[in-house]
Amino acid sequence: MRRALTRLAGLVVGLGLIFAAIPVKAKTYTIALIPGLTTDDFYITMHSGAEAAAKALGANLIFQGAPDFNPVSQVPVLDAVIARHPDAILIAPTDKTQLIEPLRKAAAARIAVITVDTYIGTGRYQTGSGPADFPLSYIASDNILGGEIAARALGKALGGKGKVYVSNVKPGISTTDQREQGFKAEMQRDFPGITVLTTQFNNDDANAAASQLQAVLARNPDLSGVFGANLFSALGAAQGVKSAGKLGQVRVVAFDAPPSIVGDIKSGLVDIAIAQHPAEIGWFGVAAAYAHLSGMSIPAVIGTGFTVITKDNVNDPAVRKFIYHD
Ligand code: T6T
Repeated sequence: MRRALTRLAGLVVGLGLIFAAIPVKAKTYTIALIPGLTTDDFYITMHSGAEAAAKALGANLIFQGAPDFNPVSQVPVLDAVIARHPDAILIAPTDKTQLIEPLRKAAAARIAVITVDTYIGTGRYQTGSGPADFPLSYIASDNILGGEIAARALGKALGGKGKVYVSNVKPGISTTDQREQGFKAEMQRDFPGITVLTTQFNNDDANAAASQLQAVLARNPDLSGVFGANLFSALGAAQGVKSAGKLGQVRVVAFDAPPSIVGDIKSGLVDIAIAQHPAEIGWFGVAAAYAHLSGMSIPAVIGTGFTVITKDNVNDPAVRKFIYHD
């Protein structure tokens, strides 16, 4: 009996030594990134930042999205991603309200949910209140501040006088709603001599934004400026100014910085472009998901910055690195 016990103890110790010698491989986490749409330089750049972080951390990254910025197209993509059961989902929800219930399904399936760029509900998560506080974190630019920066630039360029309008996507998107809100508040506060006309909604279609510019100009021949509140709104508004031959008379302030903005700034068609830092949003998104999955607590809000691009700094490599990839 004694000999048997001694042999058993020897076996246990032996097995322990064998297991200790096998390196324990940490779990490879799968993190999905669902953009607002796949063919937008902003999200393409966010994807590259997310890939860099996934590579550094040894995580597996899935990038799956819809061809247009629309909850009707995005929800089926989200459902398909939930069915693949990744460890975490990073998503730019295309509507503050319509993505709440579809995302709750992901949380119920014990998938960590983090929103990037846009938010659901009020964007205040993990507060224990409201129907949309369940995502773990919101990682984005400060879009109210972005709208204020745009208003200050346009207000100064116009010497505090004139008529302007906001070219925007559609109501219900957290980012572009906040940019418009910040723009209007700053105009009211610091530029009372500037009239802000009714916002034109283009449904993320640059051609629609270009035609709207011409229609607003036909109704208001003294139009002096436009704020394009996202990439397609700005591209379209600038194109509208060019086609109308009003370069210099209608000043353009652009949100976002696709490669073509460089030429538009150099030619004077666009006065300033407010570049977001989408690669950082993607990078911090993956890093935050990884930290959470590894048992750490993560901040409920992570803010990324802007780079304001003008004729004076557009050739500076420290600025040029924030031009989006296509
Ligand atoms: O401006 C970005 C993004 O921040 C916004 O939520 C939607 O539009 C863009 O993707 C640019 O097209």
